[in-house]
Amino acid sequence: MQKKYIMEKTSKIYIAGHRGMVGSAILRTLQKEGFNNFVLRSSQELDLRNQQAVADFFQQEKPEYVFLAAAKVGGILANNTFRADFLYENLCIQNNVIHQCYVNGVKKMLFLGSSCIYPKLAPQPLKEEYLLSGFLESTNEPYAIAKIAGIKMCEAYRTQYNCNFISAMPTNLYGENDNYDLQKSHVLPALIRKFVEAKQENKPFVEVWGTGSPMREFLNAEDLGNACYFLMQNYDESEFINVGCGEEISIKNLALLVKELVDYKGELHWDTSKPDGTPRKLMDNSKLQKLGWTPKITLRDGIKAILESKFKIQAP
Ligand code: GFB
Repeated sequence: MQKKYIMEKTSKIYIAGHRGMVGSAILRTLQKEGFNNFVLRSSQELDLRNQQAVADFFQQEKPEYVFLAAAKVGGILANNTFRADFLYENLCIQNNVIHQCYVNGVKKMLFLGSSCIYPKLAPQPLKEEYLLSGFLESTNEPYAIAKIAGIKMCEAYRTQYNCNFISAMPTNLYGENDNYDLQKSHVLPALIRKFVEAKQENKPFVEVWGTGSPMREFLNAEDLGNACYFLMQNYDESEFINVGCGEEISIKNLALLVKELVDYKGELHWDTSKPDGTPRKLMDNSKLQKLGWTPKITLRDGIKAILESKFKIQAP
């Protein structure tokens, strides 16, 4: 049986990936809550793909609690193009960190995955029990396989070594410290950038990928940071847990929402040579809700906040 632990304000906490969108949101949440004993390393300081470097780091620092938010991530095109890198690098990072958490007696570790672990055509909303019940979406199969391996590692280390390792599966995310590279980013930062630039440069149309029909659910990274803190303090089960907001929107309506908030008057052009990906991936959030956690930031407010802070645009 795993021991239950609750982080104290002075507990030594390692956030792997603290400069990324998710890791930085976890760090902000914990800082606001008064935690003050962090051990942090940028990817330049510690290459998490390097087994020996990770082993040395854990032996030297001996963190008590670990949030594993470091990963190679990207949108549909990056996932589909750099298939080997997404599989290899994510497996390396999570193997090294999860194993060293065990070797060094970390009290509790939270592993972060993704909603792409579910079968492409799974019933909606996606319940945790649907894992491994069907074929994966091909554009992100390598990334999904790595994340499924991470879930299974946490389960196996719990069963064999009694480690208190838990896993959370967030839905599609956006927020502060997102990636705006148009070839590598996810859809929301790409659309925000495309519409802002098209308005500034008086372009007659904005190009949007795919058919616009896929449905996606979007959670603000700030809400996820908050959920990770909540789970670390309150969740000790072997089964991973979904983190979503329960609302979905089509890519077409998402593009129209960004267009409206940016006040862009031109047209939308659909580039159907680009893949649609999974038709739908709406998380079933009921397990987390029963525990008492709900998200706070609506999609509209979240996009408005980004337009204001990053692009200095006041949206209606
Ligand atoms: O966010 P996204 O790249 O990833 O794309 P996924 C979502 C949908 O938006 C797809 C469409 O149907 C895209 O074709 N889309 C429209 C665009 N315009 C654009 C654009 O300019 N850029 C991008 N990127 N998409 C990812 C997975 O899948 O979701 C990862 O590849 C991960 O593994 C992540 O799980 C959460 O939602 O399709």
